[in-house]
Amino acid sequence: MRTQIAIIGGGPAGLMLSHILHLEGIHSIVLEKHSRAHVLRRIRAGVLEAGSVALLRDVGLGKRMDEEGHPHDGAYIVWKGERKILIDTAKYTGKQMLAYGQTAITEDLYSARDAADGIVVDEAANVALHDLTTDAPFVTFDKNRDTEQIDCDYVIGCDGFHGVSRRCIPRSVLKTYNKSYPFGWLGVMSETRPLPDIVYANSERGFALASQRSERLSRYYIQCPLDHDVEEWPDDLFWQELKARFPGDIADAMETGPTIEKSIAPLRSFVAEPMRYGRLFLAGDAAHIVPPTGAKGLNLAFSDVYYLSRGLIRHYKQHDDTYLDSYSDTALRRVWGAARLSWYLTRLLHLFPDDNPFDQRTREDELDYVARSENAMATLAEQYVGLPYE
Ligand code: RFL
Ligand code: PHB
Repeated sequence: MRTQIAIIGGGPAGLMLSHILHLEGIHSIVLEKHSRAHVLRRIRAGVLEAGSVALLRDVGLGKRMDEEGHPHDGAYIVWKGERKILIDTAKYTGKQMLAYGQTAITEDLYSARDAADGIVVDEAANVALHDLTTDAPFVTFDKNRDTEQIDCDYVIGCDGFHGVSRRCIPRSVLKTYNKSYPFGWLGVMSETRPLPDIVYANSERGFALASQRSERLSRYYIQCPLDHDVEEWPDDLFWQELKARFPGDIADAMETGPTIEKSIAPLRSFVAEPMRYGRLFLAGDAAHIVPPTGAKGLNLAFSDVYYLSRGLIRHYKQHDDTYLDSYSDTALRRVWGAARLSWYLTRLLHLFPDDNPFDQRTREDELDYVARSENAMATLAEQYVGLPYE
């Protein structure tokens, strides 16, 4: 097989890149390790920045998103069981956020690739990358007991944090930055009417978040110890703990019911630099992970893909590699901005096991300050809504 661009990973980053390249007449093949059903079953992100929404519309994927997504002027933070502020992105930046699930976006992207007869090989096993620093890189993989080879011009690693692509970059070249957090998020999906708003809660019992997917689908999270198992959280206990972390009026407004999914995810910050090695480029979670507190992961995957597609299009259309050569530096500026904000919000809103009462009081004071200061709020709103693409 031969293609211009071999893309490893059929998550949002890989599919979006393949879709944008197709619109410009550039051929790609996507290799995905799992079955399509598995990829579509994963429940992850839910909140899109204005930049991601604009990108999805620009590439013809806005229809269902605009029909089913729920616009928000920002998100609320509550603390001390009574205080409440709106991170008012509409007022301070003129931009809205959109609640629209990653599962739906992935469905939309698969439909677009199918409609264009795009090649997405699923259940591609033992994907391996070769000759990345030559002019003739290639990728091998196993499918149905055969070993296949794809020759290409470039290889793009969109294979998430646990993928193979990043590991092909020698340790002498790649610098990694790591931070883990001493807790996880227990996430729950339930067929109940969600709160009208996205609400982050800081409480003495730990962090909680109320979000949504649709009129009848709610998404909630609570901070929990890393060694907990979902079995330790039967529905009754979950609802009780969730409500205890929110002010009474918000807790009372929460509709409870049977949950349809429960999972625990660890929180981690990770950045790998540079995002290029020879003819390999990394995009999305393959290069960086942020804790979900700022809702930035998927949005970063899309900004990476935007910058990278621009570089590849310029390369093929104008024989100009300026954007490709600056890709890593440009993408990393946005990555570090989001990594810092996600770390900041994680620290501000969670309870850390070795905290003492002083730590919690300074956190509450910082929230009081954001509530009082237009400048502090403007700074937070600008970052939460996402910095504009360069
Ligand atoms: P993905 O989605 O992990 O996709 C990578 C794909 O690569 C495949 N793969 C391989 N394929 C071939 N060969 C191999 N060796 C392979 N190894 C892996 C995988 O099967 C997979 O299909 O990465 P991508 O495309 O970069 O997308 C990133 C986003 O998924 C991620 O950043 C977000 O989900 C993060 N995130 C959130 N982001 C937001 O912007 N807003 C949010 O509200 C938000 N909430 C969240 C989140 C992530 C969460 N979890 C579970 C970590 C909430 C949670 C709870
Ligand atoms: C979600 O709806 O899944 C969600 C919302 C906001 C976040 C993280 C996740 O910060």
